[in-house]
Amino acid sequence: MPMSPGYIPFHPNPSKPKYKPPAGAVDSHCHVFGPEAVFPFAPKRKYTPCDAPKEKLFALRDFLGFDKNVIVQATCHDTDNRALVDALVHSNGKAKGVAFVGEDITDAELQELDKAGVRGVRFNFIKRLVDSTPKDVMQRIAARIAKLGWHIVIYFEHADLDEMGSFLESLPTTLVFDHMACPNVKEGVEGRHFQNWLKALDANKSWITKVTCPERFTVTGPPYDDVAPFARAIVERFPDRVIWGTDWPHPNMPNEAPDDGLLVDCIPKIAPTPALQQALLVDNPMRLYWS
Ligand code: 0GY
Repeated sequence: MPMSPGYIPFHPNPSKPKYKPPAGAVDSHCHVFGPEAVFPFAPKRKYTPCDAPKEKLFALRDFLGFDKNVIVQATCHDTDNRALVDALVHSNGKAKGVAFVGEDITDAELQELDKAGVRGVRFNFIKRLVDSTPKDVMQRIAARIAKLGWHIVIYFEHADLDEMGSFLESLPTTLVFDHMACPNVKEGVEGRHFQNWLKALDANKSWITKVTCPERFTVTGPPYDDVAPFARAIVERFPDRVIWGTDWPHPNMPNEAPDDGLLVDCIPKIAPTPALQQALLVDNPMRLYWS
């Protein structure tokens, strides 16, 4: 199938970052797509991306100065985790995964995913991407994966916190939130929704935030200096509960694919000391995915 009309492929030639990540750094949010000829996209997907195979991801990891990846299942593959598992088992132990699963998954299949390196499931609430799973189904899946010691990754917008907060608090595992829970940069760091988000992180000590995707929230564009204060506020207040990732291959960008080297160069702006960088890029993801 051709890519969706207007779909923008990943940057063909990212720059070499000036910032050098610490030894053992983990890119904790990225995807593999296809290749479609081997791992077809899901019939119910809402977009068709370009192929973004594991070889390209691993080459980018090395080029950017990273050591490991956390590969997150995207909605275009729905609950068919074969491309993800294939990437994990060919990573030489340098990748862990987050899967999508439905209630029909068997315990034996969960064990297989665990053996391949899956450490979490993702629930996506972004309406343009999925018709989200009913909450009672999620709760039943959560109870099963909690027994494996996995966590839950939540992709939602923190503007929905009022409505979703008590459901999220009821989930029995560590929660990891994609993309800072989607801040509205126009409201500012002092805005009600972002401040509520910080309060929710204060109250829920097992919630972890990905300080990712400035390119999705920026108004001013690269180098995304308008988004950095949001990420920095989270990193400085919750240094042990933040992780970072590229989001390669950047699905559904509206105007342009970000330069991955430039994204890496944002890191010292959001984590200004070596200690914060070590926690963000090595210690926190290692604790969550490799221990
Ligand atoms: C991301 C963001 C997006 C897509 C998906 O699962 C997905 O399809 O995650 C998006 O379009 O916002 O996490 O890379």
